[in-house]
Amino acid sequence: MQVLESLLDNFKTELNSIQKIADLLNLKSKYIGKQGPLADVMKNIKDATPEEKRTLGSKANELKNTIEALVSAKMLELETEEINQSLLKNKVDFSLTDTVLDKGLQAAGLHPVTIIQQEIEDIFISMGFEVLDGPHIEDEFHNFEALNIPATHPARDMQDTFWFADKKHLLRTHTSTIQVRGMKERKPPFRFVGPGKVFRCERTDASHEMVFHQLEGMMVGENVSVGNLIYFMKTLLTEIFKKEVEVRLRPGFFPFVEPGFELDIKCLICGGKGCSVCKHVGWVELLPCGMVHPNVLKAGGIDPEKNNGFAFGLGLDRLVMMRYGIDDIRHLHSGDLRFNSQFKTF
Ligand code: FA5
Repeated sequence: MQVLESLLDNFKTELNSIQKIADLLNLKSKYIGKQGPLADVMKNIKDATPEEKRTLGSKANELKNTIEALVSAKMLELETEEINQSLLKNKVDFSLTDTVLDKGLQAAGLHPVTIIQQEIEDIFISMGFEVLDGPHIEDEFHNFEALNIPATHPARDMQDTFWFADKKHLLRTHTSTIQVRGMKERKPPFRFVGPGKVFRCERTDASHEMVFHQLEGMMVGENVSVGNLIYFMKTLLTEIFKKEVEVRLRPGFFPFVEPGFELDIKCLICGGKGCSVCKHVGWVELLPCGMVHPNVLKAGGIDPEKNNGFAFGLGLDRLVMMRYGIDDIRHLHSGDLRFNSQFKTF
């Protein structure tokens, strides 16, 4: 009992002078390890009377728990101290950008698709549009049915689809899914854009990727006209290219618009002479659009007798190509830093 009583005091005195985790572990094993005084007491307990056994046993246990608790508390203290010291030593000074650049490291920059996307969002925000988002994984209703493309409609083949194994879910093939969600959540009049990634199981070439970007736009109200549509499209292109660009409007078929148009831009890579990007026709298909089909308005919970609207689906990657003179869409997702670093940095 005497041994046990002086044990805790001795332990505490030694504990006070401990500075390192390794020393703490040694101290712990010195007092409550297999060769320590507590273990000795427990070994000799067999010679004690039953009464002594009980008091000694419970005292030894209590002591062991107290020592363990003190070790844990000290451990936490030492570990925290160690982390603080290491943080102090390895402090990152974010003001050293120039020094970092001198060493040949590059500052990060935005991807050109992000740059264009943000610019277009700003242009539309300034014209009173909201910016919406939507999920990449969609169901048939949002990608097809609500857009007037029933199961048997041949238009489903216009966009080769990546289906999930359940045959019910898919990777959205266009951002028109955002139209459906946007309509259901608001009452006319409204106008919004919805940018994002889309996925198609297509063969890639200079102007086709399997994962690319679109920016959807929609305006619904009482007297929305083709004139409104053309005005917004022209404003967008002039702002983006900072000059008048030659466009042509031709009829286009999309089940979700009536009438539907294809807005093409004179190829800025070859100036209209013909190249691999414009498939040697001199024009690049950039901006399909049209007046929203009444069935689509109905699926979105909007009365087509009272309201009408326009919608468009801009191909962002191709717009980037035209703006920067990039002759192959595959550069955009190559991950090649020599390509990426040519664009705006922070
Ligand atoms: C659509 O996806 C329609 N949802 C667009 C729309 C919206 C029409 C609203 C009417 C009203 P389309 O499949 O043509 O349409 O694609 C739109 C644009 O995406 C094209 O003009 C093109 O710029 C771009 N695009 C299409 N396929 C690819 C591809 N594989 N790689 C890169 N860009 C592509």
